[in-house]
Amino acid sequence: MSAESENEKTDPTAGSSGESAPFRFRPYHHPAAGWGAAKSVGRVLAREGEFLDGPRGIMRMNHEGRGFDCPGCAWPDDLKGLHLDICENGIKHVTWEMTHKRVGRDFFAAHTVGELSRWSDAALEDQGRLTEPMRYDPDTDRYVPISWPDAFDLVGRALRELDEPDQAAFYTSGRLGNEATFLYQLLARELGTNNLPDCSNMCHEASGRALQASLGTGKGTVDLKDWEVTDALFVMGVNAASNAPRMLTSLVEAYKRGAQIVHINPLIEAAARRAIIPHEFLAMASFRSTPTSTLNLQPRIGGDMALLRGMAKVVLDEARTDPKALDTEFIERHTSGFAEYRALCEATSWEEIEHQSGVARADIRKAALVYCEADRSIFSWCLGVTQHDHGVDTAREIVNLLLLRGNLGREGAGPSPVRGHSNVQGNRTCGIDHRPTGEFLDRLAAVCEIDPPRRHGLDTVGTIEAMHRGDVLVFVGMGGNFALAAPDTPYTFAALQKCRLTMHVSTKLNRSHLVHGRDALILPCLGRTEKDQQRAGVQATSVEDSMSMVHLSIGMKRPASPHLLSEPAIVAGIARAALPDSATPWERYVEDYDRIRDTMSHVLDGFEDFNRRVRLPLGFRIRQPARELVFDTPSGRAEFSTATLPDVVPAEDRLVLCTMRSHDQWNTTIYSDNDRYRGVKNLRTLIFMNADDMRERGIGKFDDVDITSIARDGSTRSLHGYTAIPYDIPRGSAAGYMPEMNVLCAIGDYSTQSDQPLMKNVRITVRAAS
Ligand SMILES: Nc1nc2c(c(=O)[nH]1)N[C@H]1C(S)=C(S)[C@@H](COP(=O)(O)OP(=O)(O)OC[C@H]3O[C@@H](n4cnc5c(=O)[nH]c(N)nc54)[C@H](O)[C@@H]3O)O[C@H]1N2
Ligand SMILES: Nc1nc2c(c(=O)[nH]1)N[C@H]1C(S)=C(S)[C@@H](COP(=O)(O)OP(=O)(O)OC[C@H]3O[C@@H](n4cnc5c(=O)[nH]c(N)nc54)[C@H](O)[C@@H]3O)O[C@H]1N2
Ligand SMILES: [Mo]
Repeated sequence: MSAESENEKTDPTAGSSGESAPFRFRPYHHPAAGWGAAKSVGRVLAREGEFLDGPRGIMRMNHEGRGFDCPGCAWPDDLKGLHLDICENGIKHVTWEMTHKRVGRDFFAAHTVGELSRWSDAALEDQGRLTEPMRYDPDTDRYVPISWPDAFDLVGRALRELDEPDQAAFYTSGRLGNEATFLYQLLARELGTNNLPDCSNMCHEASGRALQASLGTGKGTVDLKDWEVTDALFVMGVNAASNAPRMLTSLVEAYKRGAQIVHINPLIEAAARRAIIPHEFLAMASFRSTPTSTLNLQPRIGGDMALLRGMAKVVLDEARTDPKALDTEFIERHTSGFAEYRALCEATSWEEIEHQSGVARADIRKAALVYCEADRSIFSWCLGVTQHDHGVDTAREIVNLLLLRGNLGREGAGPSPVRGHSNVQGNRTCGIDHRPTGEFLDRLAAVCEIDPPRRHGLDTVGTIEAMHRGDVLVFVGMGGNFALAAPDTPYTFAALQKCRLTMHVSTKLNRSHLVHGRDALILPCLGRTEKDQQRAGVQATSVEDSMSMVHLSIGMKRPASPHLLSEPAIVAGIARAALPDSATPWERYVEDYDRIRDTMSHVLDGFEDFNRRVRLPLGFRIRQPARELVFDTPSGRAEFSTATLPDVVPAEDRLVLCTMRSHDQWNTTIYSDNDRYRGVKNLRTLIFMNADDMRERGIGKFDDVDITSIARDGSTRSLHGYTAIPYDIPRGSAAGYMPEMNVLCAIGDYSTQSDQPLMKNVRITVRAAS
């Protein structure tokens, strides 16, 4: 057992590695993945005591036909069925779920909620898997066992007793399989609400809205085959080596075949340097790494849109002398709004572009020439682009740039957002949407014979505000850790505590269980690695990856406890209790998920013949109309957008803070206090700053600092005793870790375009600790 987990055991209130472990910072110079990753995997397997089951589980992960889908990120599976297409963080994720540790009734009897509230988040999750339903008992301040029927009865009654269905909200974290997702949204809509907040409201809402407006589809249009043949990859605002590690394989392969790879990120992340891919045994044995970048640009936080505008300006300039710089035929046949966009680019001065992006014109030109010289280009992006006020405009600017050179609807070209949770894209496809389209509701009404509500529901921020006002009284969390993932931690806590009932379907104990309403339930469910036995046999569920591939996932491990239910069974149990007169065949659906899929095939666009096609090797790809140059937009064409550049430059004494993940965490789950690729050991309460910004403030290396955020409404929020680390980051920009820093994200600071909280755009002042 490692020193780290010993510390967790001895002091559950300490950080994940215990406060005694010494902090160390040493800039990281090794390639991404490779032996560092292999070593880390070994440590994780040892810690969880999973030397046997762990490797066996891993060998079955992401295997076409007979395995389970990695519950980690949404990067697609290798098309060749590569048997070792796995990554360090996927392995951590799987072993996290497969742990032998259990948190049963004895544990809850031994600890009050008040006591557990003082434990660290890492210590809570480290207790292991939940084993049976629990209900909060206010008399003893403890969770006590409750039977499944009584638990369902309690939720059912709470939902039936509401004055109106909009007093309930149904949250989803993006891990839920498609079948459970479909039942879950059906439950909400049959009850009569579209209050379906999800993690996507904090994640890729901006991408979905941008792509919908520009191209008439909420998703990217490229797949892994396109990544394999493209000439130029532009990777924006993603820490791929940590958060989508399998992208490294694509980057290494792209580099080897001579493709250009441009990274656009205020930080030069590990994936923007070199990598060794673990399944390349020769490279591993000889320590031979491959570059994964040909150019790195470091805009200021929020400066991407100006940078992209600059690139477009260069393309338009080049077109004066090079007729091939623009794809005029494509522009004329398939787009609208080009003339206005060109005029806007011409009217935007280089001075403004350089000031707003923080990148010199000559460097922007370099990236633009890579783009002009490439026959086929892909733009890929994640939260660095989306979690901003102007996230939608920036994602649309990416599309503008693609349209200029006809990089759409052909092999090796197009937009490729990197989604987060393994099935977050599938959740939206299958109906988790607080703003459903009329067409979707019409089909749902016709096929399921219900009368779904037409008014829009609440998203994540809207739900928190409504709970705070007392307008939402029942909160149902289907996975995730809402209390910590959401912005403005104390405000969110208070909102949850005002509820009549908070209820979470979870695999592990987390903060959201402790920040509860008057009544509270924890309902434990099967994990994706576990065998889901129902009346018709072992069931599989389907998931959709970042590139719209839908395939089956089958768990084979013995469930962590005999009392666990599957997520579809839990949804059905709640539905039966809340909707006693429902004509929906809830039990029949749970007996055999093929029946859910049959219904889904009639409701969901692109799911025709679902049961057959999902069983094909590698599954099937949902048709992408924009890929075929069919655009469901008002003009019937791809639409250029013409947004003016936002002012993203902070006032003199302020910095812009982005809150992000370390290498050793999964959103709110912290595996350790290390961030290997950024050179950090044993510390999470840190802030990465530009050395000149530190000097200007009289802050020395590793000094303690106080951080104060200033919200748009002028209110302030503070964190104390953070360690300042000088880092290669543009002036005026700073970075630190979520979820600790969510305290600084004001609830009212969300994008007017996407309603996403501004998690990468927190205005702060930093001072040496007083
Ligand atoms: N191991 C692991 N994998 C994960 C997750 C995890 O927690 N752990 N989470 C999953 C989820 S839900 C998601 S949504 C994804 C998140 O994947 P990422 O988007 O990689 O998540 P973050 O860690 O928030 O990192 C954001 C990146 O954006 C950069 N950035 C910040 N501000 C800007 C900006 O203004 N412009 C640009 N160009 N870049 C900027 C940061 O430097 C950082 O590299 O990962 C998924 N995969
Ligand atoms: N400041 C800041 N805040 C952020 C972000 C940021 O970049 N900055 N990123 C945002 C983003 S992109 C996202 S997606 C959200 C993430 O928000 P969430 O999805 O709500 O959070 P997670 O940490 O992924 O949830 C972890 C919990 O999920 C439960 N769980 C795990 N597996 C399963 C399962 O199979 N079934 C069920 N029912 N439960 C399971 C476990 O109990 C575990 O404790 O956070 C957001 N918050
Ligand atoms: Mo996410």
